[in-house]
Amino acid sequence: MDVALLYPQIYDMARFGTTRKEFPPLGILNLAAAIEHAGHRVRVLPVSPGHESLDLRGYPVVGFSLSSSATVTTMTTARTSSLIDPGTLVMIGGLHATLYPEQTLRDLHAHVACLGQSEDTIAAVLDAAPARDFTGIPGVLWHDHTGTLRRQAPPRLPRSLDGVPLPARHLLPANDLVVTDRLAGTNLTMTHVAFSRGCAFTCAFCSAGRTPVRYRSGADAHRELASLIDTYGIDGFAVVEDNFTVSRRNVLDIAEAIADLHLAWSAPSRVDTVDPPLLRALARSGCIELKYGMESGSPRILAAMGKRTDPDRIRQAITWTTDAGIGAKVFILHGFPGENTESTHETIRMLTTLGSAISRVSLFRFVPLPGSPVYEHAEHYGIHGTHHQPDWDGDWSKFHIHHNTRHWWGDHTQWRQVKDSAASNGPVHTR
Ligand code: B12
Ligand code: SF4
Repeated sequence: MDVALLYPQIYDMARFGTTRKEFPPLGILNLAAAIEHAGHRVRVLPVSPGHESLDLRGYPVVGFSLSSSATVTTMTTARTSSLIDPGTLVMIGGLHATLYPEQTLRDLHAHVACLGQSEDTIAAVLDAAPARDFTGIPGVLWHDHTGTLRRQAPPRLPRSLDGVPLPARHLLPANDLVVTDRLAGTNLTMTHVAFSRGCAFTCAFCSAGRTPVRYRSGADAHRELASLIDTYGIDGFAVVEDNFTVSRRNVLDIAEAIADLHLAWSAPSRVDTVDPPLLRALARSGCIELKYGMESGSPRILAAMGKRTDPDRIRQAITWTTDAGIGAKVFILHGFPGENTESTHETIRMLTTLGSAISRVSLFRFVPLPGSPVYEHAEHYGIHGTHHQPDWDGDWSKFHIHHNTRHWWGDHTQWRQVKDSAASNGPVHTR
């Protein structure tokens, strides 16, 4: 069977405008690999804003990936403006479809939604495509022949990620995957990889928390990196998952296994999941930068975010990181409900004190991301404009973290403080 998988291609609007393409989602490439393993042919097609109309005639199955809420409008336009045969099975998946499956099924005029990680279920969905009866397949939602909405409980995920097929990178042009401008300020030839999935924490602004944490083994990570060296000649890589350093044991397994490849790499981390021996082991295996969600220098805002860290912990982790010879990049999130001039100054003071101990800073302005605790409990945080609320305007594209100047919470005076302090504090940097 021929399957087309469409994903939203995005450009980094903050620093590079439309001149820099973001990495394609690895999840869609894992899924494509699973489809190939099941004996089907698959094409992975990017959809960019302004170029949504594709000719998809001849594909009996077309899948739309809704990898974030910010890109839903692009994918809905692709669905309505592309040429698709009347008998084609339209399936949807990705984070947005998983968060709001019924509404997304309607908005995309889709036949079946696959919720969550789908490598283990996609073959069964494709087998069921001709009959359109998905009974017995875990994690799917569909309208049966009587028009009744049916839902199957999600699958139990294995503890290890080793069984997940490696991303089918051969389905995309190499220059979408391999670049020289994105590894910790170097010009090394690099690509992106994922060694874990999930995050057990519950930061209030994040929609990736409270998900089962699973890792790949060191041997599996080594296998993928060795093949990336052979195929693309990479000198480095960026780990792009939620939070690489949660499980010390798994992280050490990977770090030790890949050290002999002499690649430079970076990864996202949390300040409370590192210690000096771990950091030294990461440095030995080639880690040149860790990216910490510092978020704020204000203990009050950190507590409101549910970050479970504090300024002392942040300072300590950054010092340890630098001492181990690893760059420490920090992400700042400005404008969380309760932010004011004082808390902004606390953050600026902390960044100033840390000074050259920080390798790079990225400043983001707060957006209530669909699926995050602040979004799902909007009234509690005084947030307006979510799709659960009466003032919903139908615009999913506003949940974009790079072009965002909206008034999300608080009264006019509170908003003025947030806006003025953001405006007076320099440019935005991105990873
Ligand atoms: C790596 C990453 C990126 C990378 C790579 C892009 C990507 N989407 O992977 C970059 C830096 C480019 C990026 C950009 C953005 N990201 Co991002 N990103 C992530 C991150 C950390 C990991 C994604 C991932 O690999 N997940 C693991 C894989 C296995 O899961 P998956 O992608 O969902 O795919 C699986 C299933 O969903 C399913 N599936 C997916 N598609 C389909 C389609 C069909 C037909 C089927 C059947 C199944 C299916 O099968 C896949 C395999 O199991 C997530 C956090 C997270 N945990 O999801 C944030 C996350 C998805 N990003 C987020 C955001 C906001 C963005 C941006 C909008 C930022 C911006 N510019 O404003 C952009 C938009 C990207 C896009 N195209 O949608 C938010 C989304 C929140 C929301 N509710 O919308 C998240 C959740 C982070 C957060 N803190 O909340 N991102
Ligand atoms: S911000 Fe990081 S640590 Fe917090 S829930 Fe999201 S991924 Fe986990």
